Amino acid sequence: MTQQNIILIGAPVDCGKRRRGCLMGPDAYRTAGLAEALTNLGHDVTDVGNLSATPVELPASPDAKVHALAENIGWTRTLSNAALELAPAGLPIFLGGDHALALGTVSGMAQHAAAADRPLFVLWLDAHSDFHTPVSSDSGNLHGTPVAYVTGRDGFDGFPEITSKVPTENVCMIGLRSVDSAEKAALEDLDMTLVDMRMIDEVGIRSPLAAFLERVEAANGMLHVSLDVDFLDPSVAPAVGTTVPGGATVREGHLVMEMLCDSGLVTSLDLVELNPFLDDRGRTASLMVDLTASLLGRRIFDRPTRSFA
Ligand code: 4U7
Ligand code: MN
Ligand code: MN
Ligand code: MN
Repeated sequence: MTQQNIILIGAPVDCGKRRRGCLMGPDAYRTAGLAEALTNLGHDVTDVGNLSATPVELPASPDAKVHALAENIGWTRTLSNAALELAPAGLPIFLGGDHALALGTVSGMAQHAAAADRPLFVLWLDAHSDFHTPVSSDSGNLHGTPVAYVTGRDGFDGFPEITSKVPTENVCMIGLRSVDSAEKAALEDLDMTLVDMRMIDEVGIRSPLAAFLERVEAANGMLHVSLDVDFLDPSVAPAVGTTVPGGATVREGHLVMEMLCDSGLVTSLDLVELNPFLDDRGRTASLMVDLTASLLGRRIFDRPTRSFA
């Protein structure tokens, strides 16, 4: 693949749920050799270090069911600004951090795309649909809400207003196997592409992804990829709080990344939900690094690039 200017952005967000540990994610990726792996592929890599949440104060509401609302709003501000500022200089990789970081990264990339007069598409690789609002969520954990926020659903009082909505038809979710009933109801009448594990079992992961990539290309879209560790099966990626059995295999993960690489369409990436406190001798961090390397050009054999169709 062509040489890229890759910008690593540490986003140690740990407020999107109650179980702690994702704040160690950025350093786990550094320890697992992410920058070196990408440099070895010929890319120019800059690590801007870790960001921190913009301080936000909210009137106290002791019975609030949403966990750490102010901190989540602060991170959303920080990360949407960071995306907007850094994306013109290269391909940002946001090192999470839990999935609440995508409230900021995706809304920022949507503004970046709008400024370039191009549509933003989002590929959501996750066991979960993350389509709750702060109002519909039973857990009150905002890592389960970013897709609702960036597509402009109501219920995000106090968050920055969404100025560039991601159209729901531009979102493709792959790996689904845990969707709450409120999310299902909200997704029912929408035109999102929802690829659950059964579909992957029946038709494979290649054809639904190829169809989506065709649409991104036809629209001259930018493509943001949000990779949740729990997309993968917990037997190969144990370092995550919200394990759901029956996930993607190592090879399914790599095939997705290799196809994305061949497409040349990816303009930004989130690596989210890695909880190094739960890892087994760093294997999940290393797998996430290897998947990122596949996305950026690592190959088993160097064959001529094939089309993704
Ligand atoms: B993740 C959940 F109830 N839906 O809302 C919720 F199952 O970023 C899980 O995908 C959310 O890991 C998972 O708490 C968020 C739950
Ligand atoms: Mn998620
Ligand atoms: Mn998930
Ligand atoms: Mn999770």
